Amino acid sequence: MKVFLLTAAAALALLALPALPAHADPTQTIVVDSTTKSVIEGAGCTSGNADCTLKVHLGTQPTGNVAVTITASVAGKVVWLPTVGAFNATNYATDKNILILGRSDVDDVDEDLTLTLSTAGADDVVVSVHVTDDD
Ligand SMILES: [Ca+2]
Ligand SMILES: [Ca+2]
Repeated sequence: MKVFLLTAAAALALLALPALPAHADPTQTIVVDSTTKSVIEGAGCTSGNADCTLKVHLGTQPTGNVAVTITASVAGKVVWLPTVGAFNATNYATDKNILILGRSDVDDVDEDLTLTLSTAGADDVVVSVHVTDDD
């Protein structure tokens, strides 16, 4: 028969470990106009077209330059311009227009992917993108 001993200190240590979110104490937030976008393969995007224009700004005034990076869950299906959202203490609250463009591919299947926006001190924001195929 095996006996497992758990000291009071060890038990308390186990109880004192809460599940931490990605950022336990976010100091920044990434604000987008919508977490769902829809683009058409090869069709381009006119700035201001809400379907393909992702508006991004920061929720808190930073002390210096802040880069919001954007990564796609699937490579090669969309491009976005500009590739990085650049903010500073002056422009942080002003929407930047990120144009999402569907790239031409050889298949005739629609694609669904996500763009993940990240910056230090903020929880990631995930935007779902549907690409309508034109073939
Ligand atoms: Ca295609
Ligand atoms: Ca396709």
